[in-house]
Amino acid sequence: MTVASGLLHTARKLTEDATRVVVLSGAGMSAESGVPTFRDAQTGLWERYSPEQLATEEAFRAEPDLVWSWYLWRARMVRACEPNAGHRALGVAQHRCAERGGSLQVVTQNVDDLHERGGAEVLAHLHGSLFEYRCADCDAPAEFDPGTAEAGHMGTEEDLEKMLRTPPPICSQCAHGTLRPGIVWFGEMLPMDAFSSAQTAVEQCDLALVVGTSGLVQPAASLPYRALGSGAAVVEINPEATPLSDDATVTLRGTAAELLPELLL
Ligand code: BV8
Repeated sequence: MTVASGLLHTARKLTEDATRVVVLSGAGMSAESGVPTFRDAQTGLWERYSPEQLATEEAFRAEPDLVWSWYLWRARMVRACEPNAGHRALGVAQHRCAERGGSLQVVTQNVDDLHERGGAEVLAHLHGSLFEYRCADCDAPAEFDPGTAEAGHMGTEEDLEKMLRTPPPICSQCAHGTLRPGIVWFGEMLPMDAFSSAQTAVEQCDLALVVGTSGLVQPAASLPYRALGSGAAVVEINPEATPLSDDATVTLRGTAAELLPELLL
C-alpha cells in the first residue's frame, strides 16, 4: 500500500516539530501481530458470536463459562503473538522523545500487552487488560494466569469446545464470587483515572497520532476531537477511511507496521 509522498512528508514534518505527542491506538495496531480486530470476522468457533454480544456484563452473568472461556482464549492467543514493527517503532520513539525533553504517550483501546512488549510504556488502557482480573462480586483484584497457547488450547475446535466449559474460578477473598476479566465491557464506565489521564494528555499535546481505530466506540472516539479542539494536529493511520478521516489534519491510508517506522524513525 503506497501513501502519497506529499502526505507522508507533511505527516513527518508534523511529527518532527512535535514535542508532546499522544498516540491513540485501536485494534488495527495489533492486526499485523495476528490479533484479530473487532471488525474482522470472528475466527473459527467464535464466528457465531459477536464481540458486542460477548463483551457485556449481561452475557457474563448469563453464560459465565462461555464469556470466561472467550477471554481465556484471547489471552492465550495474544501470548502467542509478537509485537509488530509499529509497536517497536513507538517504543524507540518514546525513548527518543524523552531524551529530547519531549514526550510520547500511548493511550490504547486495546486489551493486549503488545505495546508494552514492543518497548513502550502505556499511559492508559482505556478498556482494561486481558491480563488483569478481579472478583465479579467483591471487586477484589485477583491474581490469575490465563495460561499459554502451548497448553494445547489453541488446537482443534474440540479442544476449544472442551475449554468453553471452563468455569471462572471462585474468588479467594470473598469465597463466593467468581473472577471476571479486568476488561471494560459495553455499557460499563471506563476507569476514571485512565480516561482522565487520556483527556489531559490530548488537551496538552501538539500532535495526536490516531492508529488503527474505526472510531466507533465512545467515549474513546471523542479523544482525537478533544486534541483538535485544543489546537493539536491529528494524523490518522488506517488502511480504510473512518469518521475521523475528513477532520484529521492528515490521514494516511496505510498500516501501523508500515507507516509508524516511516513516520517516527
Ligand atoms: C460507556 C473491551 C458510559 C472489550 C471494548 C448503550 C448503553 C451504554 C453505553 C452505550 C450504549 N450505546 C452506545 C453506548 C456507548 C458504547 C459504544 O460506544 N457503543 C458503540 C458500539 C456504539 N460505549 C460503551 O459502552 C463504553 N462505556 O459508554 O460508559 C455509560 C455507562 C452506562 C450507561 C451509559 C453510558 C464502554 C466501551 C468499551 C467497550 N469495550 N473493549 C473486549 O475487548 O472484549 S471496546 C472494543 O471495541 C475495543 O476496545 C475498541 O474500543 C472497540 C473496537 O474498535 P477498534 O479498536 O477501532 O477496532 P475495530 O476492529 O473497530 O477497528 C479496527 C480499525 O483498524 C479499522 O478501522 C481498520 O481499518 C483498522 N486496521 C485494520 N488493520 C490495520 C488497521 N489500522 C492500522 N494498521 C493495520 N494493520
